[in-house]
Amino acid sequence: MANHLPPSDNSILDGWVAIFFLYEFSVMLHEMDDDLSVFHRPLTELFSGSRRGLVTEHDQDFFEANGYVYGMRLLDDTQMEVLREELEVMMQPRFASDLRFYEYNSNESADPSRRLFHALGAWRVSTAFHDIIFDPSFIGAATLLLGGPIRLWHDQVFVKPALDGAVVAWHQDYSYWTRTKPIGHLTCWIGLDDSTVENGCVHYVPGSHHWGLLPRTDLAGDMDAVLSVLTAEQRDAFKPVPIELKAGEVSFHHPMMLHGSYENRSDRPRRAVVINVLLDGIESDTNDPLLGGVPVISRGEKIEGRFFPLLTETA
Ligand SMILES: O=C(O)CCC(=O)C(=O)O
Repeated sequence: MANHLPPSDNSILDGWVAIFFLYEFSVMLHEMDDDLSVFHRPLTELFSGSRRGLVTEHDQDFFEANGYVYGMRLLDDTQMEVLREELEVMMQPRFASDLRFYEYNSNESADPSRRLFHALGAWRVSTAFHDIIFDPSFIGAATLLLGGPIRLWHDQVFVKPALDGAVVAWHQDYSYWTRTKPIGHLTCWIGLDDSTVENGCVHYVPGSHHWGLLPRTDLAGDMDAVLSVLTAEQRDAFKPVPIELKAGEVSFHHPMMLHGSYENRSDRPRRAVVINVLLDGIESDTNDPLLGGVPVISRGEKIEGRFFPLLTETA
């Protein structure tokens, strides 16, 4: 029998609650639609050029001995232009609360008078940042240097604006990644501007990848904080070299390489995309999410799945 009684207060409330949850659900579906991590292949032709060999056997030997190689040209002018445009969009304040980013720091600098934009997860948000992950020349070089099939770990974007760009203090990448093991990681740093001593290029400490794991000191604070944790021998061997690169060129470094970059006081910005990869087979060593907002991969389980695509040169 039909109920002709007016709805009770409770059923009105239930209706609003249902509408609220439907709305939230549709927002969530919409956001998932826009999450490019579901695509494990390039979405455009921008980076689909044929593979160019970026690293030689000599580079591989140099990498073994010194912990880095640099100066190979990866990007052409069009690719850089598109990346710079998409970067400008992603730096707009509305992205600060976008949950597709694993981390988003509009200004990570500990010094309030200086600026360092630093975000992880742009590959999920923006087409060119997604597609660069699948660049066959990058994948070929990283596969050679790591000696086997690779997966995306995560990406990073670093921006040091002109005049008041901040430091990235001396650190080893693996000191931030001990929740993954064993070590089998690699970092590729890709310049979107010419990077020079004046605008805060990266510096490496050759050979420091053999020093073992150092305690972690603040990434965006005191540049030289790490010196206090070095042994006397390491302090003697601490001889950083500037890695000056033309826009579009790359460097690769070992996860234990001690590196950092000084302030940008020049009148030019210093922007970079960084791609961090790991060997297929590296495992989680935590029961917490490996990256912000990503489902847990239990300790001892292989790192794989939607957020850690296998990168093959034919993707
Ligand atoms: O861009 C920078 O100055 C720092 C880059 C960095 O720390 C990295 O690539 O691991």
